[in-house]
Amino acid sequence: MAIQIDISRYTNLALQEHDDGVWIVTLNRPSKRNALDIHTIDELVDFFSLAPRAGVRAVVLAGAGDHFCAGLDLIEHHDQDRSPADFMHVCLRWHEAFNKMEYGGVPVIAALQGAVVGGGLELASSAHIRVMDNTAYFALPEGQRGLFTGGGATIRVTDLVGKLRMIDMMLTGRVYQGQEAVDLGLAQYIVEGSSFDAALELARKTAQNLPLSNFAICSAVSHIQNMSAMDGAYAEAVVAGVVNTQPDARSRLAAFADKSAARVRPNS
Ligand code: 1HE
Repeated sequence: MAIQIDISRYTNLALQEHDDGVWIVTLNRPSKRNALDIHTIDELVDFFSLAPRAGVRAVVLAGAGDHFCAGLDLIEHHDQDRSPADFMHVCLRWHEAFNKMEYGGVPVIAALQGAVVGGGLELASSAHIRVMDNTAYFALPEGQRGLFTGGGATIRVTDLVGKLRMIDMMLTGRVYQGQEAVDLGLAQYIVEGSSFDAALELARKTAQNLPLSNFAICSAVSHIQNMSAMDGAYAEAVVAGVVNTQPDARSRLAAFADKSAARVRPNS
């Protein structure tokens, strides 16, 4: 039997399950602009540890209010006056949460509005698909705050925008928004209306894929990027051996063979 997720245990995240296996995970501290305190990170670790074994087919990751996420909870960080070792452990916990998202095998689609800054951008860049609306903007204000990124930006944001744009963002606090942000890869989609509605539509679409295919797409691609080309090609063959012979795929292949399956066509 699949593991159950007890929605009532979460306070900083609001969780909602839909019939098609799509879950809505909302950062739910709008009065703090969804700043990431340690409790929120703990809840992200908890949810994304359970999701792959709980039958979650896809996740929409959203932020309540006008802003997706203001990054590290600067007030908590100030009040706690942490030691270097304390903050290293905070960062390791962030990495645990974000790695579970990126490598967990469940598609995560982030719905972005307003500020997606600092640790908020680190969180968003751990999602597999990012959808922004016209209010969304991206920045890394760490340099101005006397800080450095600690939630994976050096890896994931650099992957998205390249090393020198990443360094410029950190040195100057440069803000990216609109189509330019999409052109750089900070988001894959920009929509006129609600990024949440568009993200939900994409999540529903991905949830129609077979779970084992989605598992491979949302774990193997990231793992293989960390390997040498030789080892990556070997790993790809092993994963494809398992996924491409799954019994559940037979009816989909049969539908292609008998011409009842949809064909791939250009957008009209
Ligand atoms: C916060 C935070 C926060 C807001 N930690 N409490 N991140 C930043 O440098 C971004 C800091 N935040 C902002 O620049 C702005 O707050 C926003 C652009 C996101 C939103 O502006 P606005 O005018 O709507 O809100 P506000 O009046 O600035 O803040 C409203 C409340 O949210 C206020 O609390 P209140 O109790 O006084 O009402 C703020 O204190 C609170 N708030 N942002 C804590 N970040 C692993 S390393 C990662 C390193 C980083 O992420 S550094 C980047 C940090």
